[in-house]
Amino acid sequence: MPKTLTQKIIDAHIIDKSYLEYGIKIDQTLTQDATGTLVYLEFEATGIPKVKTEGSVSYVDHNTLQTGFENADDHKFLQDMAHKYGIYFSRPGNGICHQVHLERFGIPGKTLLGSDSHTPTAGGIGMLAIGAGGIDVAAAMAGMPFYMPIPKVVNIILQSKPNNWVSAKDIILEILRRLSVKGGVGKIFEYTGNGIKHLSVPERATITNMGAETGVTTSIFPSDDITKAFLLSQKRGDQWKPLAPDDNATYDETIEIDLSSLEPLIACPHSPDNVKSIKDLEGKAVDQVVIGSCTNSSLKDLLMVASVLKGKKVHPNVSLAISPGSRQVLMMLASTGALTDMISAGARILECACGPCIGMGQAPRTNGVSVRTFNRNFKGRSGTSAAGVYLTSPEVAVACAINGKFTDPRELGAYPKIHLPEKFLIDDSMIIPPAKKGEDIEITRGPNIKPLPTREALKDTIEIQAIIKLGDNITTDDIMPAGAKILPLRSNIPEISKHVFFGIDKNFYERANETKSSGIIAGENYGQGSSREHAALCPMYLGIKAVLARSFARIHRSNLINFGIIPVIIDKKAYDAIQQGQKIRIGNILGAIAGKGTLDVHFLSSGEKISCKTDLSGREATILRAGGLLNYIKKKGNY
Ligand code: MIC
Ligand code: SF4
Repeated sequence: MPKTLTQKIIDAHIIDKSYLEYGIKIDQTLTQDATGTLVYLEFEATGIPKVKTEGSVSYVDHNTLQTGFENADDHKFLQDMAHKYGIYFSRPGNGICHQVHLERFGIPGKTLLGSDSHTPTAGGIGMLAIGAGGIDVAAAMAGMPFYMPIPKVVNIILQSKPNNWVSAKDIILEILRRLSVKGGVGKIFEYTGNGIKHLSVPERATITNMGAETGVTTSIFPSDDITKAFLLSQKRGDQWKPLAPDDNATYDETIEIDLSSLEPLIACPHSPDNVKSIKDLEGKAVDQVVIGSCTNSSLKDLLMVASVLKGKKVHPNVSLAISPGSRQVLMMLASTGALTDMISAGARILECACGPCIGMGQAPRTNGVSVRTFNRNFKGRSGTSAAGVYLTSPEVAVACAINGKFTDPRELGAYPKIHLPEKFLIDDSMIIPPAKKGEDIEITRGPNIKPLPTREALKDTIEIQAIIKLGDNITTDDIMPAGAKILPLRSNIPEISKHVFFGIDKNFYERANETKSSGIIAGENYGQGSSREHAALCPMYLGIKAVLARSFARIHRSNLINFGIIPVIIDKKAYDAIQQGQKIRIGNILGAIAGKGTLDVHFLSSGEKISCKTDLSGREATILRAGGLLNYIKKKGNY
């Protein structure tokens, strides 16, 4: 039977299969610092002396604004851990994990698991690359399979050629416009069609990167001559192999996009799927433009930006900031003179890191309008909740920076001619290989690094209070905000827990602390967005025992289970019936998660009783029963 590319890679990695899940072997892992400290504490707790993957990399790219000792302490801890346990360490300044991984580590046909939701970026090079909670990545480093719900495979057929000034970002914005932020849940997007030959690897990676915003498990492009040329330019031609779906492979769904019909698009505040044509916004004033992030910071993107800026000046009312995706990109911008063109136009050049994308500096002014080439524009993520953040291509962004208002880049005239070199500048001196004898390495732990809390084994009946009731599409940024003040506390669960739901409900922490045993009520797609396990671990620490939601985003659902919180699925009627403050008893938990009957949900104040379900696999039920994955791993004792 003809196979999709996804199926071929899964089949080559399958270890375990049930009717709900695939368990696959993970070849490579990546972590970044904001999730990585927990990953390595979790890995350490397994007691395994060395990672069992083919290659694991620890990047420092998120918490690089060192306003206190915390981030620098974390960097040292991460470096020691990497050295000891057989992991490559990409130093702060070397670039954003996804961009560097594409350049230096990604291999077509391999599997990659990363503790960051944009890990699918490597799908641009033909990897099956999946974002997950940190503890799932720790387990993969320990040699355990990674489990994912059996996905539907969607064929996205890209036809024909995009017009000048229309780029990869417009393709993924068009997909978001059509499918919404929950349209990809439970699916893998596989790209084919004659249009893909017009997309280089970093452009493909823009699409697979921001596919994460649809909730998809991952996205993948075939590995073809374009992939080969990219690997050759990185002096890794020997790692190339051709990969494609079989002719006549059958897909669960098909979506066709005529690239020649696309126009420049922009996602308006406060959701990546609030997509409009740039034409609809033309003329509105812009205060800030930021170009960078793991979505759009490749050499091609930035050479285009530089060549538009050459000889021009940034509009006096606009602050333009540019953060190259990697040190390789920055060095090549410098060596070609493009960096000088940017600086001379008035751009503020930032470190090669996530920076403003995660609220690490460059917060816009109150009520400001910020145009960014990023992938997320959730309210408040920029550091200014009163600002409006718009997501768009580098082409639109640079046009706005010059004109000081929303501008269709097609007005700028001829599209610049970009010459990408055949050979890129290779200098891996900021990537430290692991020590030969890890057992001798001592780990330095700063005072901000606190031990991991764990939960007791699951009980059959719990009594909780519904301490917050939320709507649809609640993000993990809503649950556990990021930004320059809070991110440095990522290794300190007691401290960072004080900020849970802070942007939505300032008294949440106090209430949770008083209540001790509580639950969260939510609508559809609860926990969309980032992979941060803090959005589950901190609520667990604050006594949250269950989340009752209409539906869950994939990574967050796993994180809840991994930290012993029951994900309960409720229907519209139950959602409407539950009020904040209500006391609820949930019975038959152990039976229901084992597939015997339903959960008995009893509203204690009104006396009403309803039945609710969980949709756990047998493996997930075992983890939940143990009180979380760490307890489960420790109990199991072998890997
Ligand atoms: C994000 O883009 O939201 C982050 C910050 O990269 C997160 C990870 C984190 O919260 O540390 C992600 O995408 O998973
Ligand atoms: Fe970093 Fe932003 Fe990419 Fe997340 S989305 S990895 S914060 S650049």
